[in-house]
Amino acid sequence: MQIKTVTTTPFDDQNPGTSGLRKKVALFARPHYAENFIQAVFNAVGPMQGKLLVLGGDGRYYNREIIQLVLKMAVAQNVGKILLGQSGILSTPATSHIIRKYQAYGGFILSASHNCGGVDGDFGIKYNMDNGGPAPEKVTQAIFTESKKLTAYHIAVMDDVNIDRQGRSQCGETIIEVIDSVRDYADMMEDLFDFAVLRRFCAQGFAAGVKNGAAAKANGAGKGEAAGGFRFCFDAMNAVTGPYAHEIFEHRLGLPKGTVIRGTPLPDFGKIHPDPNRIYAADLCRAVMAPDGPDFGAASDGDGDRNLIIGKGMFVAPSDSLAILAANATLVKAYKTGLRGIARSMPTGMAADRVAARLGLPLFETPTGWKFFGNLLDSGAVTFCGEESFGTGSSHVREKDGIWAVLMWLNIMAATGKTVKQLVEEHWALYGRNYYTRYDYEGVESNAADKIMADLRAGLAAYEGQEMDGWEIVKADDFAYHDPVDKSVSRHQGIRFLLAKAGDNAKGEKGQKSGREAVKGDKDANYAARFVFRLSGTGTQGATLRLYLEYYEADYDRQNRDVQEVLAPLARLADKISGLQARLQRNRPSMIV
Ligand code: G16
Repeated sequence: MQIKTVTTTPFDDQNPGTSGLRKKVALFARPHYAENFIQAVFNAVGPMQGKLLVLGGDGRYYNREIIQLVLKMAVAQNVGKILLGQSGILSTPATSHIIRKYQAYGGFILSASHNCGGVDGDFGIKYNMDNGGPAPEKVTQAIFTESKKLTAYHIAVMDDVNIDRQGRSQCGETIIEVIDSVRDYADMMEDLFDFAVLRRFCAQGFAAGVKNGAAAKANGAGKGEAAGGFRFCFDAMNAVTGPYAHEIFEHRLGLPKGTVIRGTPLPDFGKIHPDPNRIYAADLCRAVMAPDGPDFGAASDGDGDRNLIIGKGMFVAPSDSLAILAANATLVKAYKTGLRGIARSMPTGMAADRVAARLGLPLFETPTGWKFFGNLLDSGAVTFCGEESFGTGSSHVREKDGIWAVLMWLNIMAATGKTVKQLVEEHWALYGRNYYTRYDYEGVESNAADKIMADLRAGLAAYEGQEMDGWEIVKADDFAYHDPVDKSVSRHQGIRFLLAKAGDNAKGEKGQKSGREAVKGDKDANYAARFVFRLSGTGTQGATLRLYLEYYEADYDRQNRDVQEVLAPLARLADKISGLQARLQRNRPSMIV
């Protein structure tokens, strides 16, 4: 096998963001660009001689070309064996599982996640470690350092590999094995959940055979439900989860064909934005809300790690989803004995904190990015993790997992006989409701966004103790994370303002005490409200400034108000403090999630 060494010059923009290197396809397609980054990864994490590597992607435009490139460059590294998803397809959680199951050294995931695909869209490369999780910061920094001093890359001179047919081939010292993209992952789901129970529920719905079924019916469950069947619609958004969802929901759980819509991964995702939120999955949301529509709807994103959960009359905010799954986890086979702890990213709503407090579990608050959960999961400190950005997962893999979250909800409905709406409202009644939303200012000028953050940072101390618009700013800080496992410190992870209602005592304890399941002690979750400013690390154009808003309501009679109305006064205060809209020359966010 001939190995060619190609001279190159470094690019200065190959710093992996929140989740891998994401750029426009056109940038990735520049001569040497992708090669340089892949070589930088090998230099930073290698040597890989004789090792096992996993490779796959979400099927977006350019996936097949970069799969061939990684194969040839891996052969040049004398990698021992590569497990490649058939046709270059592997979801992010499936890749994580395969790395763990076969004890691989690591894996490449070719994806820009929920970002748009197609020739004018985005592409991305992520590297995951031997625990199945995203490379931690020290590794991504090493990759960036390597990328800046690269003078050459190595590539095998060989024909393209047939990636569409399962089987083994040998290239130089490397065995390339094309594997079923779905089987291992679907088998793992059967290990975690009791599929016999789920199958019965899918066949009979709320109508029969489940505990509390009668109560569920009396409360309006199953209105518009077809006789004897649970009606579910899963929107795979023309992205990677299609084959997984067909296999698990329709084949293994016996739901009717057509349960999975947009179930074939397309290179341009059918020109839609494969981001499972109420804006980009609007048709699904409308269908579920219709009286004769499905009982339950769910969607996943480009690479299968995000989830959207919606029941009739109830959209589940991701932060609530984490809390509700944690509160009900023992109903599920894999978590029968309880959870070790819960982790959420700092901007994620604090509903899970109340569950952790009630169950006596540790709660960890990490920076945004799944990579920060890795150490906590590896050390056994936590079992469930979640983020406001539609990500939920558990210790079964080291990535968030869209289909897992859907199965959790199905399982909890099956075990309780309660609808999504009932489960959510009962949760709020017990714990209080954390009203939550996120404003995104997308594609703004990077310097202007940086300056807003810098000015906020510089002024933080002056805000503490001030009263504004009926609120007391009790705490204002620049979030830094001290990893309890490896002791690393990650600074500048978001600027947060924690508020008490003016007139309540300094720690907002009035709000705290009125909660039926009040959290004791000096916890951030005790504050009546908060807002957080943060710059996104996943955008590919200009900067995206995110403003996260949260308000805690313990009063049951006030838990069914309009989220945006409830949070609008906080948004006005955040704007008053930051001057955000005027400085970005925007009069509204690009998107409200
Ligand atoms: C990625 C990360 C998540 C993060 C999200 C948003 O998700 O894996 O941990 O919460 O981006 O990050 P940011 O606010 O920096 O844009 P995904 O699904 O895009 O891989």
